[in-house]
Amino acid sequence: MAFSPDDLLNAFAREAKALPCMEALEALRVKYLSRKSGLVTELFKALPGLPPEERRGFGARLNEVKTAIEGRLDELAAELKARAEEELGRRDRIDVTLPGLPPPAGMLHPITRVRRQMEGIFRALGYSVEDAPEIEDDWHNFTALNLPENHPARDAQDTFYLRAPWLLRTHTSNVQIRSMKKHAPPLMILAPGRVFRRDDSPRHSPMFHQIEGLAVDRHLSFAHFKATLEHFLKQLFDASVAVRFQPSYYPFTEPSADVVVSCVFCSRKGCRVCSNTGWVEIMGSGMVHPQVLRNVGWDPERWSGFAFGMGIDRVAMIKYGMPNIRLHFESDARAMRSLL
Ligand code: 2U9
Repeated sequence: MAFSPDDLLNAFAREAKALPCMEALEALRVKYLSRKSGLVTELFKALPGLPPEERRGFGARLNEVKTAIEGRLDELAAELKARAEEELGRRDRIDVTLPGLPPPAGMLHPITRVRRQMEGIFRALGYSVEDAPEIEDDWHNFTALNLPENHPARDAQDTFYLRAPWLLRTHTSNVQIRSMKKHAPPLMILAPGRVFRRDDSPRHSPMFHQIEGLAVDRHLSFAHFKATLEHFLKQLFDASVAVRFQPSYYPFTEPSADVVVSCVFCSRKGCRVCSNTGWVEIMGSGMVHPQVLRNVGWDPERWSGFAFGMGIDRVAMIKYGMPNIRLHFESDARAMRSLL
């Protein structure tokens, strides 16, 4: 017999030496062990043609060779699998020395930050923070504040009117009016909240945030008023800001003053934030008008006070140098992050 079971085993051993991958191994398994046309099967087919005395030994040896090939193929499969897994592990290994990716940092909205800072400054002075409904009636929004029936602020061009007597409050002054109606003097309160005006431009939004304050006590004077607001603005911006009170007019205060501070951006040299004037207007204010006290049933001969109001959004724009009020309301995370 020219081709014995051992020749076959040797041939297999040579071929099985350098198997690059599972596919090559499978091809080898088919080549030797395929039931139909494998080399082992072919050799079994030669069995009937052998002389009877050789047949038994040949058959027995061929069975051993077949088992040996099967065993070796299983071994090789296990080796290839282990090698592939090791390779995968090497490629996917995590390098713990690499710097991590920073998680995107969140921040409070600038309006929230500024409001909380303002509340903190006044709470430290003994003020309490109050609120009232955004939908208000004509009396609490206008009449009680000494705005006559024909006052331009009542114009439907400026105010969102609902079914009479309801409207969207145009300032948070309804908070003070409702607090005064509910409590007896003295009173020191802060009134932050949303307000609504029919106004829409880069510097005005139909909804914005205001914070107002009111102090009423015996003998409160213009000196208390000035000292309080100066203290507040130096805390809010910087101890170095210059504060000026300019004569103004509001129906609910007399005398009234608009408060301006030296520009925190350019220290009065002139820039975009202060429109090159060196000063920015921050708030309106004044001594509470006697008629407003009378309207809530308080005696202006016994009680006096001061009040002030400002736009939180506007202060946030000044503090952070924001170009447009709408940046506050567009939920643009990139714009917000630039303020961090
Ligand atoms: C009561 C009495 C007086 C609140 C005041 C201002 C002046 C004021 C505006 C500034 C810009 C609001 O955001 S803004 O449009 N506010 O100028 N507000 S005095 O006076 C009051 C409030 C309530 C009972």
